[in-house]
Amino acid sequence: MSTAPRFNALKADAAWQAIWEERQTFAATSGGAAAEGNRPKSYVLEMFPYPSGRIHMGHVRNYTMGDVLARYRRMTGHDVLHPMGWDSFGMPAENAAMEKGVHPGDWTRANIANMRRQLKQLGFALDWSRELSTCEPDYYGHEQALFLDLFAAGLVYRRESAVNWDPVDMTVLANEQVIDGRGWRSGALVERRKLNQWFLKITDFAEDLLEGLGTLDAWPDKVKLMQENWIGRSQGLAFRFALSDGGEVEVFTTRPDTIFGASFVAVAADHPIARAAAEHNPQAAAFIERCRKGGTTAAEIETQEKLGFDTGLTATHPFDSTWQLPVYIANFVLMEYGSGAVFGVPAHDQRDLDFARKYNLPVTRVVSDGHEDAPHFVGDTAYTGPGTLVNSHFLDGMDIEDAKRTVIRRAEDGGWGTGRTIFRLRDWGVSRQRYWGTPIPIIHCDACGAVPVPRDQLPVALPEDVTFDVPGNPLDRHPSWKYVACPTCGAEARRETDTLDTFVNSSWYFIRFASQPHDKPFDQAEAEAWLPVGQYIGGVEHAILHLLYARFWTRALKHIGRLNVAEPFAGLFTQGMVTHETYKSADGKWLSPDEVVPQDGALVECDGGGPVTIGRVEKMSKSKKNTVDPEPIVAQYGADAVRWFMLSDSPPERDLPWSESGIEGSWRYIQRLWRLLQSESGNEGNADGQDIALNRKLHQTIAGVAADIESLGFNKAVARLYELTNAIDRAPPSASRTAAIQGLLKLVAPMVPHVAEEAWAALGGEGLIADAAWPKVDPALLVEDEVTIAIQINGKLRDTETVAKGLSREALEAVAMANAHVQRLLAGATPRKVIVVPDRLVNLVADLAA
Ligand code: ANZ
Ligand code: ZN
Repeated sequence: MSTAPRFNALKADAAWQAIWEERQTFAATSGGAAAEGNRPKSYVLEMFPYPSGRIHMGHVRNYTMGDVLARYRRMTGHDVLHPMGWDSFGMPAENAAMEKGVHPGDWTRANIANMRRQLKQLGFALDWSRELSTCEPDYYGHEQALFLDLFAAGLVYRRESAVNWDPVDMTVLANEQVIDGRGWRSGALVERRKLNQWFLKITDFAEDLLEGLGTLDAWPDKVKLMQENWIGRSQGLAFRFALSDGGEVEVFTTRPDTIFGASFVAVAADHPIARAAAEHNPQAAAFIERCRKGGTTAAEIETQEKLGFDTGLTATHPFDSTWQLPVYIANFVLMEYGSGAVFGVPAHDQRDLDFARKYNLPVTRVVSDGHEDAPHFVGDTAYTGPGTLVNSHFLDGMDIEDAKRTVIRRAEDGGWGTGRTIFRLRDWGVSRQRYWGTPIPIIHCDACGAVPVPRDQLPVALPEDVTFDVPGNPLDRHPSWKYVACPTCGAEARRETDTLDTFVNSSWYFIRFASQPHDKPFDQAEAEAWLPVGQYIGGVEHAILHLLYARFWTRALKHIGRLNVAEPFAGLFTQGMVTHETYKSADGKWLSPDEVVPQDGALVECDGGGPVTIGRVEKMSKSKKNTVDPEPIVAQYGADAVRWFMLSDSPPERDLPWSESGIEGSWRYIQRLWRLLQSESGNEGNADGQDIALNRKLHQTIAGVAADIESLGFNKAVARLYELTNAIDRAPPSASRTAAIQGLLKLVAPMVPHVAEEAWAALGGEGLIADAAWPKVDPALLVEDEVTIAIQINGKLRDTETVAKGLSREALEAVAMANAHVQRLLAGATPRKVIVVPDRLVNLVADLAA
């Protein structure tokens, strides 16, 4: 039983946090061109939080991982940039304003203050001097300047585009606010409406964004695949059908090989041909109207029932002038993809097959899998696999790729079509009809058009006096804000009242972290000194949009000569979720972990003692009430125990189940570290002499933990540190033991920095352990001292023996001869010859009795 005093985490946490803050321990250097010293730069970044009000366990896990890497990098001699800020524009603040009557700015800033305090309690090694918040004019004003730079470079434009319109709330909805085709707040059926909206030309970079993925070796493959699919490069043929009214329609296909299986042509509801049909045909107009109902997402369009309207027009098959195909308006054809028109091949495309079965159109097989080649196609599942062309005249017998090439060549030779690469990626619509976002710095003048706000008038600040009592955009209905003179001609003009998508805010914040001049968004040399971010860590939910937009923004800035960086994030890591069991009461209500207690081997409700059913372990979420608030846990166990638990047990990319026993185990480990230290102070004086095994264990652990942290394998590092702790615990006092304890403290310091500092100070260590150098590995001690040698008789393996490394030939021969198997097999015979390969094998050549 130890009499050593316990480690008082609460006291130590606060004390060390105050010291780090006062000494600015974690401030990065300016990063200017002639940066201080020759320390290599290391930029470690976790995705910055939305200030929802409180830190959750997902944040704690994310930021702990980044923190360990950042602290480790400092100890290995890097100049580290590890900043923190707030992604503070967006809808929740406006919802709070509508629900609670609080101003979005007040709500947001109060949340930030609280979350900053909570983050500080966890002792993260952050450079708080670079803290930024996207909702402040000193951030979004610079964003407006960059927007105008892109505008001047032709990378910003305005056009009409479809939005989700809530006819009751009279407001535009984001896709995620449309639930089952209805407005999330009003419940009204959402309509598609046309509005003038601002776009960023991300499609100019589609090819490059795709190619660039090939350079991102330190990104997860699954994220690269998601980006690749989102960009969606398709190679195919664009060609024109002649129409019965003398006109033409251009279609795009990725399957020109299937041209002889065509049974109809279909155009989008917004296609000019559809609009022309609507002009003289009320039924066509009604059909188009019907297509407008429902959301604008591709997924929604994909799952809708396939509907069509026969225009009465026909299209002539390109290879057979006597073959006429009916032309439909169809709800599954998107105006924004390809040319907004397709030819349908029901046998080999599921949507086309659904459509053909509904409208009784011919279904002809043109690709055979080798089993079936009759033209008549049966069943309701299209065949999309590989095969040989059939029922296709000059294509018969070719494989699909050959047939594609042949048709494209004929189309190009005949002058009616061209091979083309198209992308699924659309230009990025950045207009939001909301208050709590970056105002788009444009003034609309009847005479001059869209005029940029002059630079000396930036930032265009949000007005403070706004109301949220009625639906719609508060900027638009503000009594005076939007009325200004045209900067060009002086006539009465209006400000743009749309604000920028919050993804714009997060598309360049990592650049602003690296360089924060007052008078411009960033200094190029200083930003380039830090970028790209070496290690970026965040949730996989941002695998597509955020990362793609940031990659685009970086390219756009390069394009206009402002930042010579190819990719913003060299390394990416997506961490798993923190999960917890779910609980339900007898009447089916979710219960939080605080509302249940164990009783007689089961769980019951604290309140009333009713029975509780234990549900699945799921991602912590407010809706299932299975969250554990980090703050009381930190108050109870200290920051280090929480940090240690976040790193132990689960590989970082996997889910981490939160458990009471897990956090208690972590707390006990912190106490154990502390006791090791106490045991050391009692042993001073008689602690000399070497313990080779412990030295070896220490150095193997130094090398192993370093490799684990570099590869973000934190749970493996933790396992190694437990082993070393056990070895120290078992070892008698010696100089080696003292060295091992000092080494251990440095190795755990990035993970549990408070107890490490406290122990370091108690041991009389110099300065802060945060500033200490990572221990050097003695390579000689990494080498194993034992080897396993093969024992052979006449070249055949009979056994193995583990022996000390470097044994002499004679000694090895003796080991082999003493082996029990060998003695039995030789049965007294003496080997004719003995072959010894030191540290590898002994081969005894002998004449054995038959
Ligand atoms: C004929 C065909 C035959 C097609 C066949 C597919 C299979 P990806 O690969 O995703 O690029 N398509 C073209 N434009 C469209 C639009 N605006 N709206 C809806 N569908 C459109 O898809 C390309 C295929 O999607 C094209 O190839 C076209 O149908 C359809 F056995 O043409 B295909
Ligand atoms: Zn004007």
